[in-house]
Amino acid sequence: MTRAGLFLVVVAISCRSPGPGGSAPQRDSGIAIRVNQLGYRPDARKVAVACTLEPRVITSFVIVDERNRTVFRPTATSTDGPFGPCAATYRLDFSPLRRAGVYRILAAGVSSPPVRIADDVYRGAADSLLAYMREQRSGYNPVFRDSVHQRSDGVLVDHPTRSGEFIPVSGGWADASDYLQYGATTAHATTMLLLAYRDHPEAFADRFQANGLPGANGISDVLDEARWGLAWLLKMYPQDDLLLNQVADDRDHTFWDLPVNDSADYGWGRGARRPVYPCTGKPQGLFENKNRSTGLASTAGKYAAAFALGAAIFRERDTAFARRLAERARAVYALGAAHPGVCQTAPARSPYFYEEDDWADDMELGAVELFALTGERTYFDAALRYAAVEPVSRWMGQDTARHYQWYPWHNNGHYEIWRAGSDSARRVVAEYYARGLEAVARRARNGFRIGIPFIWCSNNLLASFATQATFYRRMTGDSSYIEYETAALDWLFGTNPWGVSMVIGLGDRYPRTPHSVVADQLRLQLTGGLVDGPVYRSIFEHLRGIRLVEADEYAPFNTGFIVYHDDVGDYSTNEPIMDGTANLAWVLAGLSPR
Ligand SMILES: [Ca+2]
Ligand SMILES: [Ca+2]
Repeated sequence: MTRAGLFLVVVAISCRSPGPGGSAPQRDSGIAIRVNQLGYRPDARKVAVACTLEPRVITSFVIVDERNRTVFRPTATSTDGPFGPCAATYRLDFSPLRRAGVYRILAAGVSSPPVRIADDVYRGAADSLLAYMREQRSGYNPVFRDSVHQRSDGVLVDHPTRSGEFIPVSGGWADASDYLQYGATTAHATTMLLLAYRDHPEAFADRFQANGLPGANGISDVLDEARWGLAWLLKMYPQDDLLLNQVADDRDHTFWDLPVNDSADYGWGRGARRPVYPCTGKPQGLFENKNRSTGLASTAGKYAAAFALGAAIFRERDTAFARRLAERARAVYALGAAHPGVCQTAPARSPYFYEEDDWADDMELGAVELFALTGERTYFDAALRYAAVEPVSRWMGQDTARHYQWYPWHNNGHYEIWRAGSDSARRVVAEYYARGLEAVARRARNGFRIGIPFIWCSNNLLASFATQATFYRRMTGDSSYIEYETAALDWLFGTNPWGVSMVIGLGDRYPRTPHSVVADQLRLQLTGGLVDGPVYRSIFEHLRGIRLVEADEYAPFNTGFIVYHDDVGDYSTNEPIMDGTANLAWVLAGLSPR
């Protein structure tokens, strides 16, 4: 996602193995039946979507079992008109089929891929996300069994009095397929991992050590990963008045190197030290391009939330670590309260940066986690005040938004207020969530029931929508939005025009050639990585330096207003992303069988 400034030095690519099962509709039919490739839980809503590339009428469908016996009698479809490449879409609702098994859906002479119904279709899904997080580790990296940027991070830049000072900040995770690191995305990712563990510890295994190498250590792997994030965030907040926000910048994009031999040059020589940027509350950028930063609160609130949540979760396991986190949570929250406004990421040579425009959501979450940790009422009152500033995540209901303009894409704070609050506070935040869900649902009257804007990171918006819908359903018992909630997850796992699961390694057909140096040069499958996802054609066609390097196996489905390419050259739709991956952790963990 951050490779926008990159003019790819694309290595020769040959002998790529195609994914199993072609993406093309069945021969001459022009019809594809898309399903959730993980499967369906027996009590879930179950809907497949038929996409016809030319106008075709599909009136009914049947379902057969593995022995070809009809188990679901001819049932009427519901037609929903065109969407993207589909001249028509049909929803094939088989929710009444509850018996566990493996089936196929037949309609108009076309068969779906195998469809699984079982209690455990999401077993291991949340846990598998962690494989990608481990692969993205900076500092010591368990995939390379080597250090990554361990001695190079970092030299303080853009500080009024201390620029040039070395501050040890190695650790954390690379943000995506580049090696930049951001406090805001890392703090959100860490929070999502901690929430996933707090609410659904059973979804995670213990097969890895703290350093990410194989071997159980008696600690849930999701906590090992969350602690990796927390340890880095502590380094990024070394003193009460020094809040660090970013390591490296888009000069990283000059080369297509593995992280262990990153040859980016920030003015101290190739492969030498990397810059670390503080939040200054002012527009930042060392060269001609500047961001629009106005304060510290957006980053401070996120750090405060991760620290406070970490302090609560590690209280029994490691008292000293938890005490340190609690102390840092209070300090960074106070810093944010004193400096309202946003701290955006800093551009260098390219004009692109994360244009976060909201900070009340972050301070809300920081405040409510501090209340949960300390019981001090002033934090709770502050959380409610911040919540009222941004009741609805502002991309919801919109056609478009700037890059990371409204981040995180859902507001965890409302759910945390609900957990801690009185009945009246609970009603208020539930209504806030409902407004956002309604705004998205109103735009989702299409065959796929998808109402998000197809900006960069559209998959993250879907993960967040599903998370918010799940929060809301738990808070209220109101299932009004469950069709959209289910559709969002189904889309991520294959019920989309391309029939692609957007998480590498999950499902039958998933991204085989993601935009990643590590995957490309080492022929390594980045299991668990969520890719950016489809974007508006208008966005794709205006990106700098983008070029597909292989024939497009999904070409028949890239004729509409949104596109997706399983191509190493497409940094807009096919790049795995660290914070998007972690953003899926809570909702997938909640689907894991107990
Ligand atoms: Ca472990
Ligand atoms: Ca924000």
